[in-house]
Amino acid sequence: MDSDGQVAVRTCALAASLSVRALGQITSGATRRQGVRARVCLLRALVAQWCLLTLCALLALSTACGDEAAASNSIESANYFVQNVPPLGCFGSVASVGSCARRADCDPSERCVFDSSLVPDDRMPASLRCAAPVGARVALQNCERGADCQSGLCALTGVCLEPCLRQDDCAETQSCRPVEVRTSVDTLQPVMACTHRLVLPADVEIKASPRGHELRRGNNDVPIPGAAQPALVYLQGDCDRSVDVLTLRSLDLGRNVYDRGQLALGKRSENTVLHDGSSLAALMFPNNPDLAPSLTGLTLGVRSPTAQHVEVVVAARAPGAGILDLNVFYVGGGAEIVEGGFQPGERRVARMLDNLDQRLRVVGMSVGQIREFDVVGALREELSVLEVPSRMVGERRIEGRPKRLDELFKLSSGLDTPGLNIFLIRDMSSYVGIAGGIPGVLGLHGTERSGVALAIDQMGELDDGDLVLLHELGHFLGLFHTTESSGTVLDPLADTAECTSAEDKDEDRELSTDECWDEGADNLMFWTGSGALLTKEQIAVMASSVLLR
Ligand SMILES: [Ca+2]
Ligand SMILES: [Ca+2]
Repeated sequence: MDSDGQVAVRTCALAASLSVRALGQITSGATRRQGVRARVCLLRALVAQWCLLTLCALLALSTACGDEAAASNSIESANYFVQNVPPLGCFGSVASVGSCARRADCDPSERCVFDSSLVPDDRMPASLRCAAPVGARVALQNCERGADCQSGLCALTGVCLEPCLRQDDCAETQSCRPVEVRTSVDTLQPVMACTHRLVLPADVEIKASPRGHELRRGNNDVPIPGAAQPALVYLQGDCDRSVDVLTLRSLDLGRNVYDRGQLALGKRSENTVLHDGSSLAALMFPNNPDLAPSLTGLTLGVRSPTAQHVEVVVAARAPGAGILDLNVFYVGGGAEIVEGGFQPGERRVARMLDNLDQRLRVVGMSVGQIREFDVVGALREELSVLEVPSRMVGERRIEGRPKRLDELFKLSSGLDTPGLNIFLIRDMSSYVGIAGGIPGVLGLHGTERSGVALAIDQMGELDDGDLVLLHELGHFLGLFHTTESSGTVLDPLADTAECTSAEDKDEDRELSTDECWDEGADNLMFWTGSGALLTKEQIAVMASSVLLR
C-alpha cells in the first residue's frame, strides 16, 4: 500500500463501453465485454451498467460431493443456530417421488432414504423409500457420496441431506427447500431437504425484528434494529409481492442517508441502496466510512403495491480477520480450452484464485477455504451458456439480466458453509461477470441472487480473471462504481475520484476510460473496469462485510 492509502492492484487498460437504462437509480454490477481495445488484457472488456436491476460479479476454486472429490473441510464457526431468524428467500418445491417424503412417513426404525435400486435419472426428482439408514453421517455433515449419509442423499454442495415435505419437518432454524443431489457421476436430481437459513461466521450478531411486520398499500416506514457495527440488513416481503425501497433514515443522525428521488435528480447519496424491487432486499449500513453505525436503528421507507408482511433481519459484526471462503461451482466454463469444460482441481482456476488472494492480502484480506463442486448432467450444458435478452434504445443495445441466471445461482442450495459462491460458465453474451447484488444476499444460499457468475471462456487462460473477480467481489461486498457511465451517478465515498459529465469531451454521453483517466478511471471500481486502485474507504467497506470471517 502506498503512502496515500491507495493500493495498486493492477493497471491494465480494459476498454469498455457501457449502456445506460432509462432509470438510473440502481446499478447492476455486471461486467461486460464490448469494444475491445486492449487485447493485452485478454478480457474483452469490463463494464457494468446502471439499470433497474441488481446483479454483479465472480471468482473461482475446490472440493465436491463427487467420485473424485476429497473430503471437504468443515468450518466450525458457521453461525447456524440463530434463534428467531425468519425464513429469507423464496423457494419453489419439488414433487415427492417414491413411498416417503420425510422420516415421519416411515416406521421409527427406518429412515426415508434415496432409492438406489432405481437407475439415476438426471433432472428427475430423487425417488425415496423407507429403509434402514444407508450410511453413518447425519444431516448437514459433509459427504462425498450418497453412501456416506444416513439418508443416502449427498447434495451437490457436499452435505448429507434430511428429506422433508413441509417446513415443520425441519428444525426451527432450518427451511425445507429444493436441493440438488448428485446421484451418479453424471446425474443431478432435486429433492426437498432441510437446510440452514443463514450461514454466516460465528461472531456475526444477528437480530430479527418482530415477525410479520405489516405493510399497507402505498408508502410505509419499516423499523430496523440498531447495530453497533456495520450491518447487512435483509428485508423479506411476501414471496409473490414486491417492495420498492425509497429511503433509508439513520435514527442516530435524524436524517435520510439515502433518498432515491434525490439520487435520480443527480444528488449524491450518503449511503446508496440498490434494490431491484423483488420481495428480498439486502442493504448495507453504513456502506460509507464517513457514517457511523446507528445504535438506535434505522427506518427504511418502502412502497408496497399491496398489503403484505415483511421480515427484517440485521447481521452485524466488527471487522474480523478478513478471510473470505469461496464455494466454486464448475458449470462447463473452460470448454474452449478443455473438452467438456474445467473440473475441480483445474490449475488455471487455482492460479486465478491464488492471484486474487495475493491482491486481497495487499489490502488486509485473504482467501480462506476453497470448496469446488462439479455441476454435471443436463444442467452443466444448459447453464454454461446463458442467453441475454436485449433491446435497442436509440443507437444502443441494452442487455438485460441473463436468462436462467436464477437457476444457476440456486445451485448453491444446501451449502452449509459461509462464503462467496462462484459459478464458472462459458458465455453470457457481453457479460464477463455478473453478481447477485450490491451487496449480495450474504450468507443466504440457494436464492436467485446467491452468488456471482463468471464467463471464463471469454477470458483466455484466466490471466486477468483475478482482476475481474476483485471488481465483482467489490460489488458483492458493497462497493458501487466510483462513477457510472453518464457521470451523473457517483458512489457515496469521499476518497474516490469523481469523473463528471464535464469530462465528456466527445459529447457522446458516456465517460470513457481515456476521458476519465485523471479522474478515477484508474480505480478498480470505475465503471469500465479499467483500473486497479482501491482507496482506504473502499477497503474499509469491503473489510466490514459480514461475509468475511
Ligand atoms: Ca467518490
Ligand atoms: Ca465520452
